[in-house]
Amino acid sequence: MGKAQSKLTHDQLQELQRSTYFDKRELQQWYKDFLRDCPSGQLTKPEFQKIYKQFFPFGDPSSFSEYVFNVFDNDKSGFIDFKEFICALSITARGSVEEKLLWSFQLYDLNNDGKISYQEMLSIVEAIYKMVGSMMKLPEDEATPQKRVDKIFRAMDKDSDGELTLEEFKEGSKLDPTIISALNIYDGLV
Ligand SMILES: [Ca+2]
Repeated sequence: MGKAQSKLTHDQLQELQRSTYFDKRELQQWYKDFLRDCPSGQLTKPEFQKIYKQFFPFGDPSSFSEYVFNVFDNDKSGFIDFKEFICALSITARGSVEEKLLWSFQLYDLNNDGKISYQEMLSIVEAIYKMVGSMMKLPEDEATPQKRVDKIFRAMDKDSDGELTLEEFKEGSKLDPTIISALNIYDGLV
């Protein structure tokens, strides 16, 4: 695994300008930063987890960052390349509400079957609590991951079949924006 090219080519830049919300200057800067953290140009899971650890030094972000890694790694190659990184960042930082919801849905839908089961939601919420739990003041009905997921399902699972469809998820997230806002560690940086 050698070193990646030091600059984006003209064609790459044009393509990324089309597929993200970043302009040329921002793309060049992000590429520089990306290579500084990851000289090979291929971000591995442990490297990705290390980045999260910097943001949550008092929690344990290992499971949550693993779930996020799997969504970033669009082609499931086991690495996040710059294109995957910047496209995910573009959506989570600047995407429309619709795009952010779709992205979050993918995060929660661990087995990719188009529905979020109670267990899938619980896995993600447990991972979030492990990461930030001790830093948040939680209301009584969200004191444990289970209580929080019960509450989410009571609000979102309209037909009470124990699974959330994309439609139910979208509708419900309008009522509870924290469902998607918890995702973006780069908030405020971009
Ligand atoms: Ca990949």
